[in-house]
Amino acid sequence: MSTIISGERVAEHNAQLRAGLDADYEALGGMLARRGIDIEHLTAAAQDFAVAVPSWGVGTGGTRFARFPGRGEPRNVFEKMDDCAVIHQLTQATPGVSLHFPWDRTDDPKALRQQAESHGLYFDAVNSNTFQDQPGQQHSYKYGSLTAQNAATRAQAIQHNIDCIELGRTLGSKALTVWIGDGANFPGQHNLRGALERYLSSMREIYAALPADWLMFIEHKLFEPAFYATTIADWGTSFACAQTLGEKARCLVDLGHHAPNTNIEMIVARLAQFGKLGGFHFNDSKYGDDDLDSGSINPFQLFLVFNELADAAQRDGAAFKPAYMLDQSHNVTDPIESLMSSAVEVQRAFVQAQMVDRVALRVHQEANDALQSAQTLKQAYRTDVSAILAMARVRSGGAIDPVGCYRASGYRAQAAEARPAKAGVSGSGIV
Ligand code: PSV
Ligand code: MN
Repeated sequence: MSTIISGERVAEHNAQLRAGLDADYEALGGMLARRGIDIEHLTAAAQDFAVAVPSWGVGTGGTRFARFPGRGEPRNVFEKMDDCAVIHQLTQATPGVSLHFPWDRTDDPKALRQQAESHGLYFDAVNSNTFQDQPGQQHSYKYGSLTAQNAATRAQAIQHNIDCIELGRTLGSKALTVWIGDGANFPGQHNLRGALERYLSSMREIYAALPADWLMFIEHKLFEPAFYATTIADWGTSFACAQTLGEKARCLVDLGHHAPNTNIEMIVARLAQFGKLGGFHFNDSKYGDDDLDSGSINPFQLFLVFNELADAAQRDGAAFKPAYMLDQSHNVTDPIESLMSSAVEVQRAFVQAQMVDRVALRVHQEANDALQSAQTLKQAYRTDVSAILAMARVRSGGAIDPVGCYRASGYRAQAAEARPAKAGVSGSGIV
């Protein structure tokens, strides 16, 4: 397998930090042992953990107001894959890449797959895009795509999703994520029920094109770009559609797609209970669909989501396997640094959730001891598991401090030289 940053550089970096890590790991192991937790068990779980990176996240993002490009941005999907390879090399937590079409269109999907495999990467869910018009496209999505009044527009949107499945097959993906921006900006603009009926009829055609071993993820979002009534606005609608479409249709929870203060962990629990939790787009937010770095605003919420996932995994066993992906927009940071640290934050929440004493929690819950129940969660959440995450990375061949190692490698400066900016070409999605 080929690495982009030299193995010697990573080894040198690790050698400098190794003694400190060993001391921290031993101290943490001793503390956890007193709680009856085997640190080695957690480290092995951390090594197995994976969250996919979004190809569109490695370019600098922006807002509806502006985009301020960064240096050395990838200009095509092959360069995006190089950046994704660096993220995985140093974190050892992101072997999957989620592509977005047509942003990642290539004439040579086989070469793309080969490149990915040479870096030890695979393709996670493919994402379709009927929320923008593409150059040369026959029918506009201005008034909707899968829900459009115009049958030819709907047919075009359906065909795009089927094309994504075909491309995904060549690349080795096993799922299609469908997010549409369809909806209304004015009361009366849509017949609310009619729009959902058209959505379901379009989705049935896409569903029929899914290979036997594929899943279809339905991603809901409260608002934007439709500001009065979004067709797939909430998990209830998503759930009803997934139930209607069939076994392969599941709900995808993007953490930023809810009203402020929504209890997202409860949505996770509900979808898991009824077998419809397909996956996640992780990110963080303060106000709306801010697409900030995971764990940067509300790490406790992220932990509580993973607490529900750990509970579901315990109940349902190996059958419970939602897909984990990041979906973020990096406007003021180096996207590689943001994606590395976000992957680590998601992994941190996962490990902390493994540490919850579920037997004690059940005892406190059955005794109606609200305070001790909450403390049981807090004890896990307060524990700094950084040494476990770092040890998992070293053992898998990654870096103790991914951002430090990346900065020292000079990768961005080299990319800036090798990838002079092309006017009008953006490697990222800004939605
Ligand atoms: C929509 O806001 C979304 O979360 C969907 O997942 C899109 O595919 C992605 O963002 C595009 O940036
Ligand atoms: Mn998303």
